Order: sequence, then C-alpha cells, then structure tokens
Amino acid sequence: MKRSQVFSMGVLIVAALFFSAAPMAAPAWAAMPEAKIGIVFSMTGGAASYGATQKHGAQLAVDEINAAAGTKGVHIKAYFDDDASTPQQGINVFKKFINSDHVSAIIGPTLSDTAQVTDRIAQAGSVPVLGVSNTAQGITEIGNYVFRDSLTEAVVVPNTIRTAKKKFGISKVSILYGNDGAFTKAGYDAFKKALTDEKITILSEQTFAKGDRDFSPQLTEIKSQSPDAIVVSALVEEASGIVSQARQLGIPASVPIIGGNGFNSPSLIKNAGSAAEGVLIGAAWSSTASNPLNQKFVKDYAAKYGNPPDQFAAQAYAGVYIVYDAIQKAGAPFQPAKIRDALAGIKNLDSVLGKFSFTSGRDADYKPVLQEVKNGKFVVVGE
Ligand code: 1QQ
Repeated sequence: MKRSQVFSMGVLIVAALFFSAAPMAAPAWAAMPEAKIGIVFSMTGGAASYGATQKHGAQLAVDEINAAAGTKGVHIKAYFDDDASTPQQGINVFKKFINSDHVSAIIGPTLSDTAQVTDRIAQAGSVPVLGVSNTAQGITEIGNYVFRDSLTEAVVVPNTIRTAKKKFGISKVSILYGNDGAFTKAGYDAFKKALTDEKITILSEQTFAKGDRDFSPQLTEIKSQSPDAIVVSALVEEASGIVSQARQLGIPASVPIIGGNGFNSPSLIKNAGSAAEGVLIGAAWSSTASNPLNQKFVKDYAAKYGNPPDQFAAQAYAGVYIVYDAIQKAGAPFQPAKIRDALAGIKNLDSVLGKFSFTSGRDADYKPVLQEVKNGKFVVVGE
C-alpha cells in the first residue's frame, strides 16, 4: 500500500468516526416520546350507539394532545378496536393490546358485562385499565389496576330517585329491568335500594331479556297498576322500545319513565321520538355545565363531527386526558406500573367532567345530575 493510500484511508476512518459520533439532526419523530394506549369500545353489536360517540370523544382528545405536544412533548399512539358488544371479543382485544401491541394503558370496554371479564386480564397483566362507561358494581374491585371515570349506578340512582320524588311527588312506582346483564341488574339493585330508602312503594317488578322487542305484556300489567312513574333499567335498544310502547299502550305522559345510565344516549330520543319527552334520567355529565373546558369540548366536538357530544363522548374524552396526565407523570418508557401509580394519585384534575379525582377504591368522585328530555334534548332539571 502506498503512503498516499494509507493516508486517505486514515482520513476515511477518522471521518467515519467523526460523523458517527457527531450529533446528527434527528428526524422529527425521534424527538417525540410516544406512549402506546389501547382504546376499545363497542363499534358493532347492541351497544354500538354508545361506542360510536365514545370513539369520537377519545379520538378528539388524542388528536388535540398530539397536536399540542408539538415535536418534543409526549405523544400518544392510540390503537382503536371494537369489542363487538361481547365479552369474548373484549377478551381477544385486551389480549392483543397487552401481548402484541404492548400498550402501557387501556381505555374501555363499553359495557360492564364485558369489563367484568376483560379487566381481569388487565389486572393479571399488570396493565392499568380505565373504564369510561362501566357503571355496575364489582368492576374496580377486580384489582388495583382497574379504574373508571364513569359514576356507578349506585352513586347516580339514589340522587335520581331523591330528586324525582321531590320535584314530581312520586310515591308509588312499577319497575321493569333486564335480569340478564351486569349493568341492568346493577341498575335494578340501585333503584330498589333507593326506592326503599325514600319510602316509595314498589307496585311490581317485571323483567325482560336482552334482545326482547315486545314489552306489551309487562307494560299492560304496569298500566293496570296506575303507578306515579315507571322505573326502568335497560340498555338503549330495549329502553327505546319500552318508552315507545308505554305511550302506544296509553300510559299517559303524566306518568314519567325514570331511566338509568343506559338512557343517556341521544339514540333514545332518535328511536323513541316524541314518546321520549318527559323521560327522567340520572346522568354523570351535562352539555350545559359551565366549566370552560367543557364548553370548549362541546364546541370542538360539534365542529369536528357535525353533531353535539353525549355523556359517553364526554367521559371518553375525559378518560384520554386522565390517562395522559398519568403518562406524563410516569414519563418514558411509560411503564404500566408507574402509570398505575400516577393514576391512583390524580386529584382535582381539570376535566370536562369538572375537577376530577378518584376515590380510594379507584372510582370516579364527582356529582351526578337529573336530566329530563325536553323538546328532543337532555335538559338538567335538578342536582
Ligand atoms: C354499563 C353501562 C352502559 C349503559 C354503558 C354504555 O353503564 O354497561 O355499565
């Protein structure tokens, strides 16, 4: 080898060393710490009308967070999926999130029926899960990785009954509920306890099954009992049928129907039309709540999707921000256990649900309202 060749090789080696060690201008994506979260709602099946608005609410929050994070802040990579309104599909999705996508946290699923089984998988895998619409008892009790921002029926229903009694002078009611689902049964238990506590007479208790379409036998019986109100625990498909058929069978509008969380979807009003007028519902959120974050959310959601948000959209939107707060506090590499601890520590976080805190049992801690359907809209009529 000639001297000049040795020299130029030396230059090459030095140059290679220099350039590999020198800081290169990093591509924009490399500067962005990214936390993976799994978001699963019922996009198909019986609960799809809840899932549709939940997905919109969550997507809006993810988009806002990623835009605000710029090129340096913590970004979210969201894996959206469909639990098909069934526990089995929920299990498949949770396994995929945990074992293939390696998410740091999960939001969902839509129904308590599904959460009862999926949340055990999250607990066993030590991945935190935040329910944003599960309202049955016994969900957060699954373990210390299970949280929710949705108020339970056990919290909302006593308020519903107390306020309805005060405002509408109700002293005797008939109950109609689904006895084959975690949510509808939890609602029934909560209604029964609240009615007993308020010394309201229960004239009868009737049941139906998921997927039933004809409620005339139960409603005919109820009509003959002349209740002051009908108390119903049902998901929106069945709730819509019950409300429509009650009026068709001649139960007068002066006998209000009082519903639980399943009634909080605008699909009820769409499906039942004018029969939905006067329905009373306990709710965990109101579009008219004056807090500025909420007003901005209502405006931005309507601008993006062309229709107003419902409670399920608001709880999903809040849920993404709650998880994001914990993600930021935990920091990269976004270990699930650290996010869990940060979630447990959340206190008075500004949210569209108001100042948000978890109870020591990882349930949501804020106040419900009573709403009434008036002129095709949910209107707050009492605290
Ligand atoms: C539950 C519910 C449903 C109404 C969620 C959409 O509250 O399953 O717990």
